[in-house]
Amino acid sequence: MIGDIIEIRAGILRTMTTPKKRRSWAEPFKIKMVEPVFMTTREQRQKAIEEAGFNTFLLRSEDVYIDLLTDSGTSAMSDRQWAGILLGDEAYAGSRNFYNLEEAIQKYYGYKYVVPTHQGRGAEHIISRIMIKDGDYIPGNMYFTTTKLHQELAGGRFVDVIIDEAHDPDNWHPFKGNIDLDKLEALIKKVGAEKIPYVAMATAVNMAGGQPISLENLKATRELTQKYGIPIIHDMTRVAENAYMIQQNEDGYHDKSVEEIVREICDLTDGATMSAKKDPMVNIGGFLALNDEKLFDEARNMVVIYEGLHTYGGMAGRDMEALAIGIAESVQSDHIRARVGQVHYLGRRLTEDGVPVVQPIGTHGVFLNAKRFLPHLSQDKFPAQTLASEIYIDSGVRSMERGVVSAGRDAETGDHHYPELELVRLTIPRRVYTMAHMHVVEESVQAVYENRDKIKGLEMIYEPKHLRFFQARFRKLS
Ligand code: PM9
Repeated sequence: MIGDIIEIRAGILRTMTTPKKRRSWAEPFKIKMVEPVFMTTREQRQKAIEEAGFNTFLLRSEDVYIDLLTDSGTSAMSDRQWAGILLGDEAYAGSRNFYNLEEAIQKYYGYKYVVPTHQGRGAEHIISRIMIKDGDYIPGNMYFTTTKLHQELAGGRFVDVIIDEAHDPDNWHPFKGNIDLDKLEALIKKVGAEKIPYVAMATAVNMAGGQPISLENLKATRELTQKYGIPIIHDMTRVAENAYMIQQNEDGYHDKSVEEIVREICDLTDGATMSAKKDPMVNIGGFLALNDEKLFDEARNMVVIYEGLHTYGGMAGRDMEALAIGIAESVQSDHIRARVGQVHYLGRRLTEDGVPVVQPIGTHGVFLNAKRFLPHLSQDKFPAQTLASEIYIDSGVRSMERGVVSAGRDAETGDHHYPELELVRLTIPRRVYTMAHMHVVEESVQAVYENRDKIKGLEMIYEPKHLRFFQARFRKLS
């Protein structure tokens, strides 16, 4: 069994790095502490998901066997990060951990000024409040739920300028996170550069399936936006994972380190929002990073209203220390290869099983194509929401809907958005699960796929006003 796994893993490595001779590799860590997980019965899971209104966000984690809801705040910290927790300087002002964090951000990402926040959306709130005016347009390479909401709450309107290939789950474009320069320039010409406070550029585009942007495209975007004097604000939540894909697949970058590529990406942008719960593997934290002193001054003033003093911004000193260490670990080549390698391992196996998944496999999860998985369900019957609950009932594996529920409603018409991508995300936390867990996930998805014809859809019976996917409730259609 183990030999088998290693051989297949080596196969992944071969396709991704093309070495001449096969050499097996394994996770670059050994396990020092374990947390037990418990299997439930099918009857227990049936009851639990009904009580949760068929929304995997509303399940209790003790009812979950393998938790692939998200990679956000769920990764395993290293012994060095835990040691950092003990070095917390919990002074209200001027904590030494803040200065360590600032230094790590300046060193690895190159941004000059740092405003810590409790997590990514705290940074999104501040940047939206200080840069967006009523009636502005914010072009971006596909929406992200919290990002778009903060843009709208600040009076702006998000405009999707990602390449068309990103909306096609079967298109094998290696950089589906790329910005369509024609779409971007057409928007600038239509509404005027003064109505565009910034371009929101994400690395490893989450809603597209964890799809990377290429450096070639980012450089061209930079050239275009500079022509019009428009800054780029980078959602750098998974920048190291994007950098790894550039190293593997973009000409001219095979010999560069992930650390160097991360820096090159950041240097092409004017500022960034970071949910540090992903790439840098902390359980909580985030920041806004900027190069413009005036903007920084405004952000630093605003953070004290909504998050906390500008030297902690909602984080404890110990969390800032763990984050500073996690940033350095996130760009280490053996770490990132194993992290993305595990996601690709599951993705390849499901692809070989004939299960419809978004191609190419992204960086932080495997995204099931619910439209092709359950072709008999229209989007009004919430196929991805249905599929996520069926996988949970089958095995206790928890996943997340990324389709019509996540897309929400049109702010003007009140109608559902019907996104092209109706997906279920099997998100892999970093350094948490073994390859054996991946096999259990694969077999569960296979089992549900074999019985897909029997699956009926869902009806929404409760819908909160904002970010409905977190708290909406559903009933099974008979
Ligand atoms: N992402 C995820 O599971 C957690 C919540 S689901 C809304 O993928 C990007 C690209 C994210 C992200 C969170 C945030 C917000 C911003 N940008 O959750 O506030 O993937 O730390 O970050 C989640 P916070």
